[in-house]
Amino acid sequence: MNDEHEYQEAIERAAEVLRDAQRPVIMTGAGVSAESGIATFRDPEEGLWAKYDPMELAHIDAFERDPELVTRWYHWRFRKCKDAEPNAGHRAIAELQRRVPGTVLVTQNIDGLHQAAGSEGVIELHGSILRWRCTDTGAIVPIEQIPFEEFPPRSITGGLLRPDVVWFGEMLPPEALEAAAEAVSACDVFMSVGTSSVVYPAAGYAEMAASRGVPTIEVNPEPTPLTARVDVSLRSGAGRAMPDLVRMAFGN
Ligand code: BJW
Repeated sequence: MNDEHEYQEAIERAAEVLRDAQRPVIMTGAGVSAESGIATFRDPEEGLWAKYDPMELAHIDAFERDPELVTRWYHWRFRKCKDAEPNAGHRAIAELQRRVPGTVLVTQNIDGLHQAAGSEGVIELHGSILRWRCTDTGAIVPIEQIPFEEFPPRSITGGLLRPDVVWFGEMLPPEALEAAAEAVSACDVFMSVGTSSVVYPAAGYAEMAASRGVPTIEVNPEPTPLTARVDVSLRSGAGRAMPDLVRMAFGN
Protein backbone atom coordinates (compact mmCIF):
# COMPACT_ATOMS: atom_id res chain seq x y z
CA MET A 1 0.00 0.00 0.00
CA ASN A 2 1.22 3.57 -0.76
CA ASP A 3 1.73 5.70 2.31
CA GLU A 4 -1.33 7.79 3.04
CA HIS A 5 0.04 10.95 1.46
CA GLU A 6 0.96 9.18 -1.79
CA TYR A 7 -2.47 7.51 -1.83
CA GLN A 8 -4.31 10.84 -1.44
CA GLU A 9 -2.20 12.41 -4.18
CA ALA A 10 -2.92 9.50 -6.49
CA ILE A 11 -6.67 9.69 -5.75
CA GLU A 12 -6.63 13.41 -6.61
CA ARG A 13 -4.80 12.80 -9.89
CA ALA A 14 -7.12 9.96 -10.85
CA ALA A 15 -10.21 12.03 -9.91
CA GLU A 16 -9.01 14.89 -12.11
CA VAL A 17 -8.69 12.54 -15.07
CA LEU A 18 -12.06 10.90 -14.41
CA ARG A 19 -13.94 14.18 -13.93
CA ASP A 20 -13.27 15.12 -17.58
CA ALA A 21 -14.04 11.69 -19.00
CA GLN A 22 -17.06 10.90 -21.14
CA ARG A 23 -16.28 7.35 -22.26
CA PRO A 24 -14.25 5.62 -19.54
CA VAL A 25 -13.67 1.89 -19.74
CA ILE A 26 -13.42 0.03 -16.42
CA MET A 27 -11.83 -3.42 -16.73
CA THR A 28 -12.31 -5.50 -13.59
CA GLY A 29 -10.91 -8.77 -12.31
CA ALA A 30 -11.20 -11.14 -9.37
CA GLY A 31 -9.73 -8.61 -6.89
CA VAL A 32 -12.95 -6.56 -7.04
CA SER A 33 -14.87 -9.49 -5.57
CA ALA A 34 -12.19 -10.43 -2.99
CA GLU A 35 -13.85 -8.20 -0.38
CA SER A 36 -17.13 -10.07 -1.03
CA GLY A 37 -15.41 -13.28 0.08
CA ILE A 38 -14.78 -14.75 -3.39
CA ALA A 39 -11.21 -16.07 -3.65
CA THR A 40 -9.01 -14.68 -6.43
CA PHE A 41 -7.02 -17.04 -8.66
CA ARG A 42 -3.86 -16.19 -6.67
CA ASP A 43 -5.34 -16.95 -3.21
CA PRO A 44 -5.21 -20.49 -1.89
CA GLU A 45 -8.69 -22.08 -1.94
CA GLU A 46 -10.33 -23.27 1.26
CA GLY A 47 -10.85 -26.73 2.72
CA LEU A 48 -11.25 -29.56 0.24
CA TRP A 49 -10.06 -27.44 -2.66
CA ALA A 50 -6.85 -26.16 -1.06
CA LYS A 51 -4.69 -28.74 -2.87
CA TYR A 52 -5.88 -27.78 -6.36
CA ASP A 53 -4.51 -24.92 -8.46
CA PRO A 54 -7.46 -22.86 -9.80
CA MET A 55 -5.43 -21.91 -12.87
CA GLU A 56 -5.18 -25.62 -13.75
CA LEU A 57 -8.83 -26.44 -13.06
CA ALA A 58 -9.98 -23.49 -15.22
CA HIS A 59 -8.70 -25.21 -18.38
CA ILE A 60 -10.63 -27.03 -21.09
CA ASP A 61 -8.13 -29.91 -20.80
CA ALA A 62 -8.99 -30.34 -17.09
CA PHE A 63 -12.70 -30.64 -17.91
CA GLU A 64 -12.02 -33.11 -20.70
CA ARG A 65 -9.75 -35.18 -18.45
CA ASP A 66 -11.88 -35.08 -15.29
CA PRO A 67 -15.34 -33.52 -15.75
CA GLU A 68 -16.47 -34.76 -12.33
CA LEU A 69 -13.71 -32.91 -10.47
CA VAL A 70 -14.10 -29.72 -12.50
CA THR A 71 -17.91 -29.56 -12.25
CA ARG A 72 -17.79 -30.27 -8.49
CA TRP A 73 -15.38 -27.35 -8.11
CA TYR A 74 -17.59 -25.05 -10.21
CA HIS A 75 -20.72 -26.11 -8.31
CA TRP A 76 -18.95 -25.25 -5.02
CA ARG A 77 -17.92 -21.88 -6.45
CA PHE A 78 -21.40 -21.32 -7.91
CA ARG A 79 -22.91 -21.62 -4.41
CA LYS A 80 -20.35 -19.16 -3.03
CA CYS A 81 -21.12 -16.65 -5.79
CA LYS A 82 -24.88 -17.06 -5.36
CA ASP A 83 -24.61 -16.31 -1.63
CA ALA A 84 -22.13 -13.41 -1.99
CA GLU A 85 -23.11 -9.75 -1.75
CA PRO A 86 -21.59 -6.93 -3.80
CA ASN A 87 -19.13 -4.77 -1.85
CA ALA A 88 -18.32 -1.04 -1.76
CA GLY A 89 -16.08 -1.39 -4.84
CA HIS A 90 -18.87 -2.90 -6.97
CA ARG A 91 -21.29 -0.23 -5.73
CA ALA A 92 -18.88 2.63 -6.47
CA ILE A 93 -18.39 1.35 -10.03
CA ALA A 94 -22.18 1.29 -10.50
CA GLU A 95 -22.32 4.83 -9.13
CA LEU A 96 -19.60 5.90 -11.58
CA GLN A 97 -21.73 4.50 -14.42
CA ARG A 98 -24.64 6.66 -13.20
CA ARG A 99 -22.43 9.78 -12.93
CA VAL A 100 -20.80 9.20 -16.34
CA PRO A 101 -23.38 7.42 -18.51
CA GLY A 102 -20.82 6.71 -21.26
CA THR A 103 -18.87 4.40 -18.90
CA VAL A 104 -18.39 0.87 -20.24
CA LEU A 105 -17.77 -1.88 -17.69
CA VAL A 106 -15.85 -4.89 -18.96
CA THR A 107 -15.34 -7.68 -16.45
CA GLN A 108 -13.39 -10.91 -16.38
CA ASN A 109 -15.50 -11.99 -13.41
CA ILE A 110 -18.17 -14.64 -13.66
CA ASP A 111 -19.92 -14.01 -10.34
CA GLY A 112 -22.67 -11.56 -11.38
CA LEU A 113 -21.78 -9.18 -8.52
CA HIS A 114 -21.49 -6.08 -10.74
CA GLN A 115 -25.05 -6.64 -11.95
CA ALA A 116 -26.17 -7.27 -8.34
CA ALA A 117 -24.67 -3.87 -7.44
CA GLY A 118 -26.76 -2.17 -10.16
CA SER A 119 -24.28 -2.02 -13.04
CA GLU A 120 -25.87 -2.20 -16.47
CA GLY A 121 -24.56 -3.31 -19.85
CA VAL A 122 -21.76 -5.33 -18.24
CA ILE A 123 -19.53 -7.00 -20.83
CA GLU A 124 -18.70 -10.44 -19.42
CA LEU A 125 -15.52 -11.50 -21.19
CA HIS A 126 -15.26 -14.86 -19.42
CA GLY A 127 -18.97 -15.73 -19.23
CA SER A 128 -21.02 -16.40 -16.09
CA ILE A 129 -21.05 -19.16 -13.50
CA LEU A 130 -24.76 -18.42 -12.94
CA ARG A 131 -25.54 -20.05 -16.33
CA TRP A 132 -24.78 -23.68 -17.26
CA ARG A 133 -25.01 -25.18 -20.69
CA CYS A 134 -25.21 -28.54 -22.39
CA THR A 135 -21.97 -29.55 -24.10
CA ASP A 136 -23.98 -31.50 -26.75
CA THR A 137 -26.58 -28.94 -27.80
CA GLY A 138 -25.15 -25.69 -26.45
CA ALA A 139 -28.54 -24.97 -24.81
CA ILE A 140 -28.52 -22.97 -21.58
CA VAL A 141 -30.23 -24.98 -18.83
CA PRO A 142 -31.90 -22.95 -16.05
CA ILE A 143 -29.79 -23.48 -12.97
CA GLU A 144 -32.83 -24.33 -10.78
CA GLN A 145 -33.49 -27.30 -13.11
CA ILE A 146 -30.07 -28.84 -12.39
CA PRO A 147 -30.23 -31.12 -9.34
CA PHE A 148 -26.43 -31.25 -8.83
CA GLU A 149 -26.81 -34.71 -7.31
CA GLU A 150 -24.47 -36.48 -9.72
CA PHE A 151 -21.22 -35.07 -11.12
CA PRO A 152 -20.75 -34.21 -13.86
CA PRO A 153 -24.38 -33.11 -14.10
CA ARG A 154 -26.24 -34.07 -17.29
CA SER A 155 -28.99 -32.45 -19.32
CA ILE A 156 -32.25 -34.34 -20.00
CA THR A 157 -30.80 -35.41 -23.35
CA GLY A 158 -27.81 -36.93 -21.52
CA GLY A 159 -25.21 -34.35 -22.53
CA LEU A 160 -22.65 -33.16 -19.96
CA LEU A 161 -23.48 -29.82 -18.36
CA ARG A 162 -20.78 -27.25 -17.77
CA PRO A 163 -20.69 -23.65 -16.52
CA ASP A 164 -21.05 -21.09 -19.31
CA VAL A 165 -17.56 -19.68 -18.63
CA VAL A 166 -14.44 -19.34 -20.77
CA TRP A 167 -11.58 -21.64 -19.85
CA PHE A 168 -7.94 -21.39 -20.88
CA GLY A 169 -7.63 -22.75 -24.38
CA GLU A 170 -11.15 -21.61 -25.35
CA MET A 171 -12.28 -18.69 -27.47
CA LEU A 172 -14.01 -15.76 -25.78
CA PRO A 173 -17.63 -15.02 -26.80
CA PRO A 174 -17.32 -13.07 -30.09
CA GLU A 175 -20.01 -10.48 -29.13
CA ALA A 176 -18.23 -9.70 -25.84
CA LEU A 177 -14.85 -9.49 -27.60
CA GLU A 178 -16.25 -7.16 -30.24
CA ALA A 179 -18.02 -4.92 -27.70
CA ALA A 180 -14.90 -4.72 -25.52
CA ALA A 181 -12.61 -3.92 -28.46
CA GLU A 182 -15.00 -1.20 -29.66
CA ALA A 183 -15.22 0.38 -26.18
CA VAL A 184 -11.44 0.29 -25.72
CA SER A 185 -10.83 1.87 -29.11
CA ALA A 186 -13.22 4.74 -28.24
CA CYS A 187 -12.43 5.26 -24.55
CA ASP A 188 -10.97 8.46 -23.10
CA VAL A 189 -9.83 6.90 -19.79
CA PHE A 190 -8.93 3.28 -19.10
CA MET A 191 -9.09 1.84 -15.58
CA SER A 192 -7.85 -1.58 -14.59
CA VAL A 193 -9.32 -2.65 -11.24
CA GLY A 194 -8.45 -5.78 -9.26
CA THR A 195 -6.82 -7.81 -12.01
CA SER A 196 -3.35 -9.34 -12.15
CA SER A 197 -3.21 -8.30 -15.83
CA VAL A 198 -1.65 -11.55 -16.99
CA VAL A 199 -4.56 -13.28 -18.78
CA TYR A 200 -5.12 -12.42 -22.43
CA PRO A 201 -6.84 -10.91 -24.31
CA ALA A 202 -8.09 -8.83 -21.30
CA ALA A 203 -4.52 -7.99 -20.24
CA GLY A 204 -3.82 -6.35 -23.60
CA TYR A 205 -6.58 -3.73 -23.46
CA ALA A 206 -4.73 -1.24 -21.21
CA GLU A 207 -1.81 -1.22 -23.63
CA MET A 208 -4.19 -0.68 -26.57
CA ALA A 209 -5.70 2.36 -24.82
CA ALA A 210 -2.30 3.72 -23.70
CA SER A 211 -0.94 3.48 -27.25
CA ARG A 212 -3.60 6.06 -28.26
CA GLY A 213 -2.42 8.40 -25.48
CA VAL A 214 -5.46 7.63 -23.28
CA PRO A 215 -4.82 8.14 -19.53
CA THR A 216 -4.64 4.87 -17.60
CA ILE A 217 -5.36 4.17 -13.93
CA GLU A 218 -4.78 0.95 -11.99
CA VAL A 219 -6.38 -0.05 -8.68
CA ASN A 220 -4.62 -2.97 -7.01
CA PRO A 221 -3.02 -3.46 -3.59
CA GLU A 222 -0.15 -5.36 -5.29
CA PRO A 223 2.02 -4.44 -8.27
CA THR A 224 1.24 -6.13 -11.61
CA PRO A 225 2.96 -6.16 -15.01
CA LEU A 226 0.78 -3.14 -15.83
CA THR A 227 1.77 -0.98 -12.84
CA ALA A 228 4.86 0.56 -14.41
CA ARG A 229 2.90 1.47 -17.56
CA VAL A 230 -0.08 3.30 -16.02
CA ASP A 231 -0.37 7.04 -15.41
CA VAL A 232 -1.84 6.62 -11.92
CA SER A 233 -1.44 3.61 -9.63
CA LEU A 234 -3.79 3.40 -6.65
CA ARG A 235 -2.14 0.80 -4.42
CA SER A 236 -5.22 -0.14 -2.43
CA GLY A 237 -8.19 -2.50 -2.33
CA ALA A 238 -11.05 -1.61 -4.67
CA GLY A 239 -13.48 -1.44 -1.70
CA ARG A 240 -11.64 1.61 -0.45
CA ALA A 241 -10.18 3.18 -3.61
CA MET A 242 -13.28 3.12 -5.84
CA PRO A 243 -15.60 4.94 -3.38
CA ASP A 244 -12.79 7.43 -2.57
CA LEU A 245 -12.24 8.06 -6.25
CA VAL A 246 -15.90 8.52 -7.17
CA ARG A 247 -16.43 10.81 -4.15
CA MET A 248 -13.33 12.89 -4.99
CA ALA A 249 -14.30 13.19 -8.66
CA PHE A 250 -18.03 13.85 -8.33
CA GLY A 251 -18.78 14.66 -4.67
CA ASN A 252 -21.24 12.81 -2.49
C1 BJW B 1 -7.35 -6.81 -5.31
C2 BJW B 1 -7.94 -6.96 -4.09
C3 BJW B 1 -8.81 -5.96 -3.71
C4 BJW B 1 -6.72 -8.65 -4.35
N1 BJW B 1 -9.03 -4.92 -4.53
N2 BJW B 1 -7.59 -5.78 -6.11
C5 BJW B 1 -1.23 -13.84 -25.51
C6 BJW B 1 -0.05 -14.00 -24.83
C7 BJW B 1 0.14 -15.09 -23.98
C8 BJW B 1 -0.85 -16.05 -23.82
C9 BJW B 1 -2.02 -15.88 -24.48
C10 BJW B 1 -2.19 -14.80 -25.32
N3 BJW B 1 -3.43 -14.88 -25.83
C11 BJW B 1 -4.05 -15.98 -25.34
C12 BJW B 1 -3.20 -16.62 -24.53
C13 BJW B 1 -3.50 -17.88 -23.79
C14 BJW B 1 -4.34 -17.67 -22.53
C15 BJW B 1 -3.57 -16.75 -21.57
O1 BJW B 1 -3.87 -15.60 -21.38
N4 BJW B 1 -2.58 -17.29 -20.89
C16 BJW B 1 -1.83 -16.51 -19.91
C17 BJW B 1 -1.97 -17.13 -18.52
C18 BJW B 1 -0.42 -16.38 -20.36
N5 BJW B 1 -5.63 -17.10 -22.85
C19 BJW B 1 -6.66 -17.86 -23.23
O2 BJW B 1 -6.57 -19.08 -23.35
C20 BJW B 1 -7.96 -17.16 -23.52
N6 BJW B 1 -8.46 -17.59 -24.77
C21 BJW B 1 -8.00 -17.10 -25.92
O3 BJW B 1 -7.18 -16.21 -25.98
O4 BJW B 1 -8.57 -17.69 -27.01
C22 BJW B 1 -7.94 -17.51 -28.26
C23 BJW B 1 -7.53 -18.87 -28.77
C24 BJW B 1 -7.90 -20.01 -28.11
C25 BJW B 1 -7.51 -21.24 -28.60
C26 BJW B 1 -6.77 -21.31 -29.75
C27 BJW B 1 -6.43 -20.14 -30.42
C28 BJW B 1 -6.82 -18.91 -29.93
C29 BJW B 1 -9.02 -17.56 -22.51
C30 BJW B 1 -8.75 -17.03 -21.14
C31 BJW B 1 -9.84 -17.52 -20.19
C32 BJW B 1 -9.51 -17.23 -18.74
N7 BJW B 1 -10.46 -17.90 -17.95
C33 BJW B 1 -10.42 -17.76 -16.51
C34 BJW B 1 -11.45 -18.73 -15.86
C35 BJW B 1 -12.87 -18.22 -16.04
C36 BJW B 1 -13.84 -19.05 -15.29
C37 BJW B 1 -13.59 -19.01 -13.80
O5 BJW B 1 -13.64 -17.92 -13.18
O6 BJW B 1 -13.33 -20.07 -13.23
O7 BJW B 1 -10.70 -16.41 -16.14
S1 BJW B 1 -8.80 -18.03 -15.81
C38 BJW B 1 -8.89 -16.74 -14.62
O8 BJW B 1 -7.96 -15.67 -14.96
C39 BJW B 1 -10.29 -16.15 -14.79
C40 BJW B 1 -10.03 -14.69 -14.58
O9 BJW B 1 -11.09 -13.94 -15.13
C41 BJW B 1 -8.71 -14.48 -15.27
C42 BJW B 1 -7.97 -13.25 -14.84
O10 BJW B 1 -7.65 -13.31 -13.51
P1 BJW B 1 -7.82 -12.00 -12.63
O11 BJW B 1 -9.25 -11.60 -12.63
O12 BJW B 1 -6.82 -11.00 -13.01
O13 BJW B 1 -7.56 -12.59 -11.16
P2 BJW B 1 -6.19 -12.91 -10.43
O14 BJW B 1 -6.53 -13.82 -9.32
O15 BJW B 1 -5.15 -13.34 -11.37
O16 BJW B 1 -5.73 -11.51 -9.83
C43 BJW B 1 -6.46 -10.86 -8.80
C44 BJW B 1 -5.82 -9.52 -8.56
O17 BJW B 1 -6.60 -8.83 -7.61
C45 BJW B 1 -4.40 -9.61 -8.00
O18 BJW B 1 -3.55 -8.76 -8.76
C46 BJW B 1 -4.56 -9.06 -6.57
O19 BJW B 1 -3.43 -8.31 -6.14
C47 BJW B 1 -5.74 -8.18 -6.73
N8 BJW B 1 -6.51 -7.96 -5.52
N9 BJW B 1 -7.47 -8.18 -3.53
C48 BJW B 1 -8.37 -4.89 -5.74
N10 BJW B 1 -9.42 -6.02 -2.51
